[in-house]
Amino acid sequence: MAVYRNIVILTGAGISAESGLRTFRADDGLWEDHPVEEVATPEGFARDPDLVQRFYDERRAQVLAAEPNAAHRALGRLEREFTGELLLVTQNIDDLHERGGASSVLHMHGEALSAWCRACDARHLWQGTLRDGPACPTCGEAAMRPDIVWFGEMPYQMERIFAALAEADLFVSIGTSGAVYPAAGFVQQAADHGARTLELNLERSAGSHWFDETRLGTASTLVPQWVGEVLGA
Ligand code: BJW
Repeated sequence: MAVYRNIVILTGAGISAESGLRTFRADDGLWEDHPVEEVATPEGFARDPDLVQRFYDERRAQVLAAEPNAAHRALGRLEREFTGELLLVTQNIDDLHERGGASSVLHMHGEALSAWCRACDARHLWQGTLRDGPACPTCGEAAMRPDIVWFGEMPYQMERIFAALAEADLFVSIGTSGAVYPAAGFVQQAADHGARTLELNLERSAGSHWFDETRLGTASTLVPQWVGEVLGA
């Protein structure tokens, strides 16, 4: 195995599937029960805020009840033991990477345990519900929404991610379908800058042909194996 000095990892819902959190696009996925345009767009929130707040209140409770699995823990180990540069970017809103031991995680689609006040722009760690319209601890207004990036909104910290992709010598995508941009385009950006690209997934993603290598299997099996290879190299 080659020795890498600069790794960017992108994770998606598949890495948390074995922790009991549903993915989005599977037959039994989240979008089956909740049409995406109703719960994951600013327009859906404007139309029916109570429905959207309930959806994310439930998701928040599920995140709090879930436990990290072997894949999250392996990436925590990688962060601790890898001596090069590492950026862990997740599309997931759960905190299972952090509870699996990773201390520096970039949540490009926001976080379930964060509430964002539309009145004063403050963000607050939030473990309770939002459907009851709690007052913002900073300004007192009842104007808090989930701190989640919906379709049509700009994902967080894109400049930092693009800069890291330009420097990476290895890009690894784990448990994501490649259906949502800009994350789905990261593989091409990394490859254009000369990085090797590796996909770890249960099945081939939409952009699988862009990767130098695809390994198929569960994240809880593939990720610890791959981390062992990197740290042993
Ligand atoms: C396992 C496993 C196991 C299962 N082990 N694997 C036309 C063309 C191109 C783009 C657009 C377009 N029209 C509109 C757009 C842009 C739009 C977009 O991409 N739309 C697509 C539908 C085409 N994107 C946006 O609007 C984004 N913003 C944006 O583009 O801003 C402008 C911009 C310009 C320039 C630069 C940068 C930005 C915002 C996207 C927001 C996405 N939000 C959501 C919901 C919020 C979070 C939440 O509620 O949790 O984020 S959508 C949803 O999809 C969620 C996820 O993070 C995201 C990705 O899903 P993911 O993680 O891939 O899950 P699944 O279910 O799809 O796949 C799971 C995978 O796991 C599968 O592959 C399984 O095989 C695998 N798996 N078990 C390993 N055990």
